[in-house]
Amino acid sequence: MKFKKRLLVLLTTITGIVSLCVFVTLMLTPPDFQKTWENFQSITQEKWQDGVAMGSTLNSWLYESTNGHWPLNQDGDSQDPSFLLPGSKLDLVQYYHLNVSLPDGSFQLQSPLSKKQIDSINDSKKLPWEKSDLSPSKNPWSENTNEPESIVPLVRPSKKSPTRKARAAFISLVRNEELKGIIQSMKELEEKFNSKFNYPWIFFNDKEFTKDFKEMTQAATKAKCQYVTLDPKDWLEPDWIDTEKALRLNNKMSSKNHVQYAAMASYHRMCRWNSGPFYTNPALKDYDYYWRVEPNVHYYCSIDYDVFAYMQDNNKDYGFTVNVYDSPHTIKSLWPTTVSFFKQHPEYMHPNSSRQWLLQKSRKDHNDYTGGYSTCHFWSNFEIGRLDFFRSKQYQEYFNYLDSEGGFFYERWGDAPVHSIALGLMTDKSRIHWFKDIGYNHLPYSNCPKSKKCKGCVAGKFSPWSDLDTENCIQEWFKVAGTG
Ligand SMILES: Nc1nc2c(ncn2[C@@H]2O[C@H](COP(=O)(O)OP(=O)(O)OP(=O)(O)O)[C@@H](O)[C@H]2O)c(=O)[nH]1
Ligand SMILES: [Mg+2]
Repeated sequence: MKFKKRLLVLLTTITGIVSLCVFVTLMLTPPDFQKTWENFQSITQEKWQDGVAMGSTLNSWLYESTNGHWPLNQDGDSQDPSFLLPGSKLDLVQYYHLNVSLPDGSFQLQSPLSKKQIDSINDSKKLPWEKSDLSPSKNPWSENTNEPESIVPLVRPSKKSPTRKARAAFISLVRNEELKGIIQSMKELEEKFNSKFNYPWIFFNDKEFTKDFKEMTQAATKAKCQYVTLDPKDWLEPDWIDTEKALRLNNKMSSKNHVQYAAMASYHRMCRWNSGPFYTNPALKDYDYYWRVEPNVHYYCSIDYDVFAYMQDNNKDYGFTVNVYDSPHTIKSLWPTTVSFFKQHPEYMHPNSSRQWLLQKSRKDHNDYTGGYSTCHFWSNFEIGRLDFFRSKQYQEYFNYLDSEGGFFYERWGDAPVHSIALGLMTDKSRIHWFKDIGYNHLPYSNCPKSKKCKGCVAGKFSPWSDLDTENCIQEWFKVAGTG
């Protein structure tokens, strides 16, 4: 009995000592960060191979596998892991210091954690874009809208001396048949803005402009007008496009999915031209900024400062008025194609981009259909852009990659989602500006500010058909970038 008891005590002691040794050894062994990183890479790589991992999918996968905890970096700050794309040079080193391990592919938070880290975990229960929700506390159209804040004084018109001018122009791709419509747009824009600043107009057309078109448009402005006939190689389908296949697919898109204009070859050409060849047209070589104008649009408010100078002085790449969802059927493969481009060029992703806006899930069926993209975009029939952003090596490579994949013709990729995705990934979100003070309408949507400077629209009214109000996704932009 006594012997048995002693044996039991001995065995218990030995087991205790062994367990303690194993515990101490485990505690003293530093986490194998190299292995962690390799695991992380191979898993994310697999996800990428599925073509849908960038952003939301990867985010939600990581979010779930960390039980709602984002990995922490060495400073205890939580990380949005999908920001570090596989192969990205952005900051590989950070991941060697993650407080996570990946046994059998799942994330575990490692302890002990500092108080700062624990606070950070608690704070990280929300998704990153919820954490940094920049939505305005009040409806921005219910308050008086003033001119934008500028880091230098806004440039005003001057009768005495010539005002400083940016190298900028209004541009319009337009058909001869749309003369009446473009004159009406010009008249309003001249009255509200350009009669004070006198920026030139450049008209583009795939056909020769008629004498009538030239005379009537020139008569609508005191500024210089220029007329450009497009080179067919910039306008027509590139030679690698199978036009019969395009016709077949477009007819199907039109009849089965009711995609507007899908069956019009010219519409596809227009979208492609606005996405790429426009920016490198020789007529724009002496310009830095453009303001796009379409026929039959309306400008409701008097603009008394130089908008182009504002863009320049405040380092803006892009200005918009309206944010809407797109038809997912037009861009089924745009996002996966984008993902495969950025897999090759993760260095083109801007660290302070508005990527979350592209990936938010306010209409999850859209994200599901497009492989991740929300379809929310800057409505490009109004846009004020910095040409060098779009002429950059990065953007041009992106466009050429998209072009080589054929989606402008086999689907109906629009220039609006293409511009928006490029801006949403490649530039700092602070360089994109919502021109809340510019009252604008292209049927069926408007931006109408509450301001004494505006006439002819109802403040905050998005569409005359209120069932279309749900197409407005600007609140998603506000969440990510605020109203600046
Ligand atoms: N020269 C020329 N211009 C075109 C052609 N197709 C479209 N455009 C112009 O490109 C711009 C966009 O075309 P829209 O037909 O207005 O496209 P949209 O704004 O999506 O469609 P709507 O809602 O009908 O206005 C307009 O300024 C048109 O005048 C074309 O074949 N030739
Ligand atoms: Mg239009």
